[in-house]
Amino acid sequence: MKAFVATASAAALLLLAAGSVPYGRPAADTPCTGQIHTNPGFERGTTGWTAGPRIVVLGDATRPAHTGRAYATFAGLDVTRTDLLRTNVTVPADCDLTVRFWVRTTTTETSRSDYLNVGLAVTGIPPKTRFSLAFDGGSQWRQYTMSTGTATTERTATVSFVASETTGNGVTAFDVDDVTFTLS
Ligand SMILES: [Ca+2]
Repeated sequence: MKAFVATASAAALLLLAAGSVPYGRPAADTPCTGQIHTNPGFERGTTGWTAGPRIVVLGDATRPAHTGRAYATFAGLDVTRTDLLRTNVTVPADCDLTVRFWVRTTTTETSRSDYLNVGLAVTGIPPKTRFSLAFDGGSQWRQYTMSTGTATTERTATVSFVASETTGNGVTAFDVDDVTFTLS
């Protein structure tokens, strides 16, 4: 296991190393148990995730991760842009998938301008934004939860974090960590 170093160059190297392939694991013998994502806490950079060009995975001692050393950050840059972080998992038949994630919000905004939409798409169900987080999300890590429900067929679940920022109204940065995918 490589140790993360809290420098900008380390973050740049991680960006270069981004594999950006969707991750799905075939059903196991006991398919409806356990956490099924290969890299829920970004300790392996963006392995298992599709990440936009401005997504940085940090190991920063002054802004600690929720757990481990690393987390994904949608950096507040005060520019007009959007960024995406996305991953897929396979949900076996008759399994429920619960997705839990933690977000920390750092902001100079006093009204809603920059935001982070968290979406969950499941085979057979239209994609839906489950959370739309903004400046008032809190400067401490907060956990959010969403689930797919069950179906009689195997499905693909896609979780997306889409940040949208506009210039000139203050700056909000969103940190994301420990995005777990648990079958039950
Ligand atoms: Ca982490």
